[in-house]
Amino acid sequence: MSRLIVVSNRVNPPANPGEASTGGLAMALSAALREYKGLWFGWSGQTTDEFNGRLSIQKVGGVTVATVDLEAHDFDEYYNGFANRTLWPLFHYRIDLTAYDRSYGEGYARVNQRFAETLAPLIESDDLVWVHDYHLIPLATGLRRQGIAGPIGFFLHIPWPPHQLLATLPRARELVESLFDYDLIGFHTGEWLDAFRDYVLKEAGGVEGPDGRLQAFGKSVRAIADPIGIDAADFAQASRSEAADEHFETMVNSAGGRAIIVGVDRLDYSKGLEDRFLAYERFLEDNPEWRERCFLLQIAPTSRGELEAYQDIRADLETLTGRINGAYAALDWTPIRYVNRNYRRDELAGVYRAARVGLVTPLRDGMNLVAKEYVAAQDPDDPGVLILSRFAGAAVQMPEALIVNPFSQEDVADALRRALEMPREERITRWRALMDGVERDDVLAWREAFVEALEATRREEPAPSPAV
Ligand code: ADQ
Repeated sequence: MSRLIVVSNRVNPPANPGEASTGGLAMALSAALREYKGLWFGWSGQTTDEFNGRLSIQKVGGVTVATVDLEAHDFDEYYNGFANRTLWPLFHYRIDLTAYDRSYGEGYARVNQRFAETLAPLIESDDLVWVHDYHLIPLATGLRRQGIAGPIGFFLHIPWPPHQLLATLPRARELVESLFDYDLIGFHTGEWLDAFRDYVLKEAGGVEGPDGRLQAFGKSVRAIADPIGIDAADFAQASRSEAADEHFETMVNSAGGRAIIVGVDRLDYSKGLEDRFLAYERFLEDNPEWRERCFLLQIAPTSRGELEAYQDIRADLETLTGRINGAYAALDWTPIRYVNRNYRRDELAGVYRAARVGLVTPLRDGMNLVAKEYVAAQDPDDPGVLILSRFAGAAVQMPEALIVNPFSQEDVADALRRALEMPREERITRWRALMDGVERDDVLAWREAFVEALEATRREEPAPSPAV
C-alpha cells in the first residue's frame, strides 16, 4: 500500500478521540491517517521573524505530523488575507465581503511555494499526496517545480463558486490553471463540480475529453464529486458515552419539559446565524402557542476572531439575541440561549440527542457535518427532526430532512412549527432514511473513494490535450 501524505493548512489531530474540535476537517483526516502509514504536513500554528523551513515531526494521537512555522506577515497575507478575506467569502458567494488585494495574492503564492519546498524532500516516489482546501490550491504547482511526479490530489471542502463570480477575482485564471497540476480534484457535490467545469469550459477555453478528464492550459485533470461524511461509528459510540449521557440529562433537566431547538456552528457569516435568529423570532411571532414551550440553543464558538467581518457578526448576534430575548422572555423562560464556546464531541452528542430539532441553515456550505452529527446522535425510538438549508452541500444527500430556504424567514418559521409538531412515526421514518445515508456515506467511504480515484490516475494515460 502506498503511503499517504496529507497536507492541510492546520495540522491538528485530536490527541484523544472525542476531543473538542471546531473543524470537521481535523476529525475526518485523523480518522483517515490512522489507517495509513504516512504523515500529515502543514503549518504549525506558530510564527517566527524569518522563515526557516525547519520541520517539527511528532506523533499525535497515532498520527505522524510534520509542521513548519510561518513568518508573521506570511500569516497575515496568506491566511488572514488571501485565504480568509478573499477566497472564503468569494467561494461562499459573498463578493460584498471579498477583499481583492495584490499583497494577499503574493503572500498566498509565497507561502504555497515555501510549503512545497519544505514538503518535497519528505515525499517518496510511490507516495500519494492529498492536499486539502482553499489555502493550498497552488501547492501542486510548487511540488511539480520541485520534481514531484507522482499522484497529487486536491480536495476542496468549501463550495466552488459560479464562473461569473469567480471571474471577479483578479488572476482567477492563474488560480484555476494551478489546479491542473493535480491529477485529481474532489468536490463535495455535483453542483460545485459543475461550477468548476463551467469555468474551465466557458472562461478558460478548455474542453472535456472523451475520457472525462478536463483539458485546458495544455494539461488535463480528473475532477469528481465525493461527499464527505462523519465517522459515523465513532460518533455513535461517543453519543453512548458517559459524558454524552450527562450532557443529555443536564439539557433535559434544564429544559423543564420545553422542546430544544439546537444550532451548532462556527461563528461565521456563511452559517446564516442572523437569518436563523430572525426566522426563530418570526416563528415566535407567528405561533404564540409555542412561546414558552420551546427555546433555541445556539452554540457558536468564535472563529477567525481577528478578522473584522467576524467581529461584526459576533456583535450583531449579541445585539439580536438581546433584542429577541428582551421582547419575548418570561420570568422563567429565555427564548434564545446563546453559548459562545467549544464542546467535546461526546458532550455535543448528548446535547444533539436532547434536542427535538436540529436547525442547520447555512446560506452556503460546502457540505455541513453538523447535520450528519445531529442525525447520528438521535435516539432511534424517539428521534428529533433535522431542518436543513437547501444551500448546504449536505442537502443533496439528506432529502428526508425538512429542506428550507434559509433566506426566507417564513419558510424556516413554518419548518420549525412542522418539526415541533411532527408525529413520532413520521420522525422515525425520516430519521431512519437519513441515518442509513449517514452510515453508508461516512468518512471512510469518502476517503476510500478519493484515494482509490487518486491511485487510479497512476494508470491513466491522459489524452493529448489541446494547447489553450
Ligand atoms: P466547517 O465550516 O467548520 O467545515 P462543518 O462541516 O459544519 O463546518 O463542521 C463543523 C465541525 O465543527 C463539526 O464537526 C462540529 O461538531 C464542530 N463544532 C462546531 N461547533 C462546535 C462546538 N461549539 N464545539 C465543538 N465542536 C464544534 C468545512 C466546510 C464544511 C464541510 C467541512 C468538511 O465549511 O462545509 O462540511 O469543512 O469538509
